[in-house]
Amino acid sequence: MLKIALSKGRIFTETLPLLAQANIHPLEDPERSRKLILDTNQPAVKLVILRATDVPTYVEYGAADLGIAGKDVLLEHGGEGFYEPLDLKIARCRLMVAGPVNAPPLRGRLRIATKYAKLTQRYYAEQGEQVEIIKLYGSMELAPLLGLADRIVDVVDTGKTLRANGLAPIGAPIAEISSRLIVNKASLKMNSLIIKELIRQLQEAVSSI
Ligand code: PRT
Ligand code: MG
Repeated sequence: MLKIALSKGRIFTETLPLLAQANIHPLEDPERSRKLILDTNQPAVKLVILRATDVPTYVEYGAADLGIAGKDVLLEHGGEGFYEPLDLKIARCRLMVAGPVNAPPLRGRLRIATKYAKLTQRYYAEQGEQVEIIKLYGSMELAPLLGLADRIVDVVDTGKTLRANGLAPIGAPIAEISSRLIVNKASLKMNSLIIKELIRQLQEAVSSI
């Protein structure tokens, strides 16, 4: 049995055509079904629907054999329990610092609101800048508007959300983001042939799309 962990929404939608090329077709739509473990046309392959940030945790502990997660989530999670054999090149975006368009010059220690607390801490430490990180779980764009923070660190796709809230990117992206296939290390050893064949098929699908 192979369990593949992924989140619904954009990652699920963009993964479907890749899985289809590996002849994996879910029998249910996670947006409609309340089931969290979806059967596929292959009796030995299940899709497990999780919060995006929980995907590396399930794979790290071997509760799922494989997972699909954004590089932003993987950078924040860190971790040693899995390999990252394939860039699926889906759900692409950029991890950016952003702030108010007409901010007065800032003095003292910057306050940065983000759900990527560890990654942001690391980034500013590398720049040699002392900042205060404010960990949030939702809509970071609100934080500068309400004076909670001077800046945010978030992923940006079209930039519309930033603009709609009077924010703009500051500086170059921290990282270019896409979703990655991750594999539990022990699963890869135990199911080496099946998993390597699946990686090969997904690699082919990525190159052909
Ligand atoms: O939504 P939920 O809280 O359940 O979890 P999540 O936000 O982690 O999941 P989801 O499905 O929204 O995102 C999953 C992955 O998609 C992320 O981990 C990224 O790797 C990737 N991705 C690609 C994005 C975006 N593009 C994106 N635009 N994730 C989030 N956004 C959000 C961003 O946070 C901001 O609020 O969309 C808004 C910006 O979009 P633009 O187009 O206005 O710039
Ligand atoms: Mg989201």
